[in-house]
Formats: sequence, structure tokens, C-alpha cells
Amino acid sequence: MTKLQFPKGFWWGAATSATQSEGTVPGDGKGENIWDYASTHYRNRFFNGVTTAQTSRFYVDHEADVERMAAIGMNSLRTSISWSRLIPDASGQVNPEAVRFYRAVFSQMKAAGISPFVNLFHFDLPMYLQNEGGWENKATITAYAHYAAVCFEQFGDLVDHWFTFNEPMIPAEAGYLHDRHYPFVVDFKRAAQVLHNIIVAHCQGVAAFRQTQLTSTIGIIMDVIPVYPRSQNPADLKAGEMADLFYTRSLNDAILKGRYPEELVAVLQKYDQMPGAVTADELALIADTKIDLLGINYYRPRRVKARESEPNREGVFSPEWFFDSYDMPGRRMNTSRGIEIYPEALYDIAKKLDRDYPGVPWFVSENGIGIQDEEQFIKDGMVQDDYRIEFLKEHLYYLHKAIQEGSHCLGYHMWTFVDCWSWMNAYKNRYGFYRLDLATGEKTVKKSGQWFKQVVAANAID
Ligand code: BGP
Repeated sequence: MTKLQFPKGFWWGAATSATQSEGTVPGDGKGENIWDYASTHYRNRFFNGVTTAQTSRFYVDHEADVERMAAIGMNSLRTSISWSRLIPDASGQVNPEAVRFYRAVFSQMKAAGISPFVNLFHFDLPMYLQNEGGWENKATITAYAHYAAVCFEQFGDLVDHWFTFNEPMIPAEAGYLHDRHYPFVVDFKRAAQVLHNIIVAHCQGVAAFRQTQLTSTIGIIMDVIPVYPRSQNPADLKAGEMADLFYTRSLNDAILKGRYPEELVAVLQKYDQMPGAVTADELALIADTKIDLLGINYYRPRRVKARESEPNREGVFSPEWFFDSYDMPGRRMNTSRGIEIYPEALYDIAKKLDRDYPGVPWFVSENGIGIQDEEQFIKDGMVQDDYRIEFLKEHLYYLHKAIQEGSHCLGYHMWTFVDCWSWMNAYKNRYGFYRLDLATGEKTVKKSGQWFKQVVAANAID
């Protein structure tokens, strides 16, 4: 079979985040974040009884883990810094143990030829900030700018690519609209304020970076869920437009074009849903902020159909205005996670970026498949995850096609390196190149990890 060759220097790696992989040990000085709190106090609601304390123990196991990354050929890894580990309380003091830990990790990675991609915020707001209003409070933006500056100062010499946020829509959407993440609020106007404040924080993070002499890059990681109206009837097309406007363009236009879409502002004004605290200075800052690199997380498409009944005032701003057509016949589903598998979307995303947001180099910063009860596929001591290899191959096929047509995509990171803790399901679904045995802590490479090594070596897929 012909090999599909990727561009020279392509980034092959994986992504993880601090809260999902590090764990804590007594004496590490880490402060509490919203996930430590929520997984302890709401454990029966979401986490299958498993808290953030039970992770893949990257904090203590990082040396061996970096060797494991090298063993499957990874040339890059994205992880995040835990804000509440680095700055554990409201005094703003830096935790020396955290500095020691992250410097050790990033140095080891560099020595092993694994480029550190470092994200500043992956959903894990320190509890001392959440208790004062979290992202609704402008003081959190100031605290974030301080935290970002500390990171650049302490680790700037070791990091190749910085990111201000992972999926900035999620804290607003899941935390303030869909009742999924702490603080479990359902209020559109508050969600809109949270999103705006996070965008301003992103801009201040970029500004803090621009004040340094660092030659690395700074960007952001977004989850672009491509929208496909379920039918060509006008109502479904309109619903698709609105879904794209609210979930994608609201954020992408602000970050990549420097302004909120006029249509969005008009709808929010019409329904009295504009966030109260948006200043002219903030809008000017958004207009002036440019990123160097964009990460795109892709898991599933958003199939959209119109509501059956007319939306009422509340309904317009409820998640029911537009929604996934879960009953759509013929969808290929990942039943473990309840989401559709649609690799063609990676091509569509690339085309959309080229068309609507040209000029910014990008990479796939997360893509992967979470599978329940994966131990059933263990044979000869190894998870035989042929389904994951197929999934990755199919996605890489469409990515390759877009690159061939000129899309400026620089790399591909799989979610994730070792099976890790998940926000909603703890360890129910497994995503890693390495299997984690929760009982013993043992980590063993899966068939997909071995396959990935060949892909990296060839810089190609079959
Ligand atoms: C992304 C998050 C990751 C990770 C991944 C897998 O949206 O950035 O942190 O969790 O989704 O999803 P899940 O863990 O919900 O199955």
C-alpha cells in the first residue's frame, strides 16, 4: 500500500493535563483546585467514586514516563502546569516544590528529544479564586496574568510552545450552562460573562508573554466542533448557523479575528443576554491580540437539527435551541463515550481554518478514542487496540489530505499518553498509548503505542 508521507519535522506526540495525570503527594505544597474539590464533594455525581488523587502519578513517575514517551517515538508532548500547584494560595507566593517539579520534567523531556508544549490552564481553577467568584470575577483575570508571568519567568528557557488555555469554551459551557462542571450553574448571561473574561485573560497572558524576550511561541487550544445540519431544510440550516455562531464563532472570531461576530452581539442584545461587564479597553485588547500557533482538539462532529417547537425566551438560550441529532440513522458511534466517529471532519476543519481564519499555523492538539472495559482486549499481556489504530489512521488520512492541499498543519497529538483521569468519568473510558492498571499502578504499552512508533519513524501512515 502507498505510504502517506507527512511534512518534514512533523510533530508527533500526545497530550495530557496536570489534573488528569499528576496526582498529589504529602508535602508537595499543592493547593486545592475546583476538580480536587468537586471530585471529593460530588464524587457520586460524576466520578465513579474516583477523585483527582488517583491519577497516573506523573508527579512521582515522571522520569520513567518520559522514557516511556521516548520508547514509542514521541517527539513532543503537551501537558499543563497546575496553577494551584504553582501558586497554592491567595498570597500569590510561588511554591518552590512546583518549580522544582516542572523544571525537572521539562528538562528531562528536552534531554530525551521530546519538545515541551505547555498549557497554562486546563479547566483547573484554584479554589481560592473560585470562592471569590471564579471567572465571573475580573480579579481572576489579574491573578491569571500574574500566574502566566511567573510561568514564563520560571520555565521560559525550557518550553518550546506555550498555550494560554485549553478549550476556553468549556469552563463557560460546562460550568455555567450545562450543569456539568463545578460550580454547576445554569445561566446563559453568566456563562457569556465567563467566556468573555477568559478571552480577556487569554489576551493578558499573550501580552505578558510579549513582554518577555522568549523566542518560543504562544497560542491557544480550541475545540472546534464542526457543525453539520441534519437536513437541508431552512430550519435545520438556521439551527446549524446558530450552533456555529454560539459554540464556535463566538470564540474563534474573538481570538483569531479580534472581534465578536456582529450577529452574536445582535442576538444577545435582542434577548437581553449581553454580559454586563465588557469594557472598551477589553475589546481593544482583544482586537490587538495575535497568536503564533493554534491547537485544535477534535473528537466529534455536531449534527444539528432545529427544535420542533418555537423557542421561547428562555429556550433560545437553553441548550435545546440546537442540539445533536443523537437519533440520526447511520451514524458511526463510539458507544463507550456516546459520540460519533467522523474522521472526515478533520479535513473540513482544515478547510474552514484556511477559509475563515487564514494565516495561523495549527496542529491537532487532541484527537483520540475512549474505550470502556479495555482489559477485555488484553492478549499476551498487551491491549490489542486495533480499533484505536484504525481510528487514528482514518483521522490521519483526512489530515494528510488537507495538508496535501496546502493546509498549514504542523503536527498531531493523540489524547493521551497513559490512560488518565477524566473529568466526568474518571477511569471508565481509556484513551492511552499505555494502559494504566489502576490497582497496581503498572503501565504497559498497547498495540497502538507500538504502531505509533512506526508511524513516527516513517513520518508516514500506510
Ligand atoms: C477534551 C479535554 C481533555 C480530555 C478529553 C477526553 O475535551 O481537553 O482534558 O478529557 O476531552 O474527553 P473525556 O475525558 O471527557 O472522555
